[in-house]
Amino acid sequence: MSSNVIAIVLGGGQGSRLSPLTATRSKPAVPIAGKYRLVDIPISNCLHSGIERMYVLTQFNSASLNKHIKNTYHFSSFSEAFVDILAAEQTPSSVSWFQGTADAVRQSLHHLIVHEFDYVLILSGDQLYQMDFQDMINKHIEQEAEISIATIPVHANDVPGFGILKTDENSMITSFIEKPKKDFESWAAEVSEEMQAQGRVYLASMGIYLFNRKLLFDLLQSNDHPDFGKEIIPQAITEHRVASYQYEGYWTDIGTIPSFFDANLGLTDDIPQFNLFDKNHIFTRARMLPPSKISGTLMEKAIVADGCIINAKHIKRSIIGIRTRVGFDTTIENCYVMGSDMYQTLEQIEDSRVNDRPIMGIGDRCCIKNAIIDKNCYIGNDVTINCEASKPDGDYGTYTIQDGIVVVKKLSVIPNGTVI
Ligand code: ADQ
Ligand code: ADP
Repeated sequence: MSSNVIAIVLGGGQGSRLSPLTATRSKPAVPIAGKYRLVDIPISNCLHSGIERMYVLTQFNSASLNKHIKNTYHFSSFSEAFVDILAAEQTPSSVSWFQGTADAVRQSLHHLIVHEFDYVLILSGDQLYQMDFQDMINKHIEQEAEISIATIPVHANDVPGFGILKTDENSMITSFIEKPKKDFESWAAEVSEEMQAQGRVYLASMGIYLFNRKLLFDLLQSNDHPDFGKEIIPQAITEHRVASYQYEGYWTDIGTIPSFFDANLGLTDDIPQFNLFDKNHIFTRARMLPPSKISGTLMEKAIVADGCIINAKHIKRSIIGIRTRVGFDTTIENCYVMGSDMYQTLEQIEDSRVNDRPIMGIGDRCCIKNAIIDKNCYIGNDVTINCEASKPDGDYGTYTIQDGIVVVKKLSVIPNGTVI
């Protein structure tokens, strides 16, 4: 049990890259895989690694994140375990929002000092991966490191999005450059044959940092640098023992609409790179939902969450989230339908039918492709999305289009017969 570690999950700034999913909720509360939230990933990794004290830092503290954490992570009153949310707050020494990742941690230090711990594990809130942090902590101690950074070999195309580094023969980081845009060929590193075969020869920071307690406080309190990647880490490697903890498993950033979409749909693969069906499963809120009811539907590579009522004709390579209702003769392909927070009553459904209004969920005879349908949407009958034609990227009011992916905004009503 890692009782000497406290984890901090960086829950994100405004989350504009995941807009419009973050329009009314903070990034950690964005639903994934039909029944979980983004924040469940780092929290589950910590719990499986024996780390039971966590802070989630966020700028935009919507009620839904609080409710999710409060309803999900319950610990024995005899343990010291907790998952607490810290939102950017005004204090006598700071009146501004978090200016960056390091600033977010700096402004939260006063919450940490009351606890006993030797190490702080800093995690991003928008990554999909399963990692045993205990192994990282053990190596950190063995190497007498002061900071360890989890690293992964990446392809040259990905280099401009990451902190790139070089190590010596003892895995100590000797140089670091944040998101180099060009002329980075000399940064190629020694990697395993398997990684070399895949062309993944640059060692990237995963934005996962393990700090010795005192050093973290010293580094953050001796200056006001806002970011780990831009300032704190590059400076630290010249003065401290900073180790690379190399990881070669599945890991992906889910901070943008295309990467979020791909990571979700990737879960429908025969053998997905991220395994939901693992003993180290993702924890989330236990809901008392009925099993899903499905009739007359051809399902191909579909993930269907609890509480759905599905009469569709064909569902292919899609995730159907909790409480989704799909009407007759509807086809859904390459979609992430997030589901609903409640059911309509039979009276409400009848009233909508009589008045020709869409009911919650997806209506009859629809064709929906390459789309994310946010929670609690009312998609009418005979609606087509990305099936007949495709519109240019942009914000169209009730939906946006980004890289060809239509995102229908939460609570939107898409009238009968709409063509998107
Ligand atoms: P980025 O992911 O681009 O690079 P950044 O935007 O700073 O870095 O975000 C890191 C994490 O912190 C994200 O989860 C983000 O949502 C969160 N975050 C950002 N600003 C925040 C704030 N003000 N308050 C709370 N949380 C905030 C970093 C490193 C790179 C590394 C990549 C790996 O800088 O070196 O390669 O992560 O993804
Ligand atoms: P999001 O998942 O989009 O972040 P929230 O977490 O804020 O949204 O809302 C989800 C919760 O809201 C669910 O737990 C659900 O119980 C509750 N909820 C919202 N609207 C209703 C409603 N009209 N009837 C019953 N429950 C509702």
